[in-house]
Amino acid sequence: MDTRDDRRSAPVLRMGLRTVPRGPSPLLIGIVNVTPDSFSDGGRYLNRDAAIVHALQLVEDGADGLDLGGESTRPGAAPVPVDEELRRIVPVLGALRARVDVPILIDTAKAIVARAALDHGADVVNDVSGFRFDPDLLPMVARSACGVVLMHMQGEPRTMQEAPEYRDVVVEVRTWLEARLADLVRAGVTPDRVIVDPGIGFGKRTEHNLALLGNLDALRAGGCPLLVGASRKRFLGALLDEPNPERRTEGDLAIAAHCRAAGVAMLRVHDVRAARRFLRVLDALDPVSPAGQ
Ligand code: HH2
Repeated sequence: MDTRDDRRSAPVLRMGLRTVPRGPSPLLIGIVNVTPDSFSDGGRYLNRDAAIVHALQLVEDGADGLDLGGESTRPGAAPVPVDEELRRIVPVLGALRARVDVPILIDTAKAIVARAALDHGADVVNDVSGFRFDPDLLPMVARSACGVVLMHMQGEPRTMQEAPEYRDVVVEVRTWLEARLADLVRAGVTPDRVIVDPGIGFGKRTEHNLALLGNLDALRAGGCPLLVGASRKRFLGALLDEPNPERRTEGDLAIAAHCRAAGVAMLRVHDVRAARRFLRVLDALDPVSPAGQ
């Protein structure tokens, strides 16, 4: 197992069987939601061809990876049956795998969907439930060589924003990530396959999200690389007084600069082009890799 210091200075990030070179900025993971109801872009890429065109454009815009999801996790979202999620994901994934060489994350909480995605060339399983919703997912992942995103969520999407409560959100999320990482290791997932994520907006109020983002270093459970997914989320809408998610770009760029300085490994973003151009300028101004990568 890598030591924490080895991993923090690693010039590459492991994503399943791929290794991706690291620069001073976080890797940008472009979001591809093949859903009718995602909070920012629901319905826009439900059509297979539209999703493929969009994903190819994200790579063209500078995405280092893609996160493909067939079920919205926005607050109040309805669950999607497994057949429907497969129908949304598999054809898009198959077409993309033949055309792009970047790592592909499959954003699902279902073992059957994750298995099919890995069989069609996905590299990383990104389960926002932290392997709580489908008991078959963790053993399946442990048997494969894929990468794993371990994300914190309080509750479940249908009700998670009704009354999120913490005594100390940073300590509680850190403790949960550590305990869950230990469960993953017991199940057979080596820690060098894991990327941890505080789960911005998942059972958290604005003040919780800000506390987590302000203490990212404390959230690197087990020394694992960090992924942050704050793109266009509701707390940015609150801070900017901006109800339209597509008009929260300034918030996204502030998050990108903040995460870069904190040594975050990956940012999950909708607008890859804006983030890439913004970070390119920051990298020219300050080419030194921040601590924590
Ligand atoms: N956020 C969303 C979905 N998946 N995965 C990780 N690891 N981290 C996140 O923060 C995260 C995630 C929600 O955003 P989005 O996909 O844009 O919306 P929706 O869930 O409505 O499809």
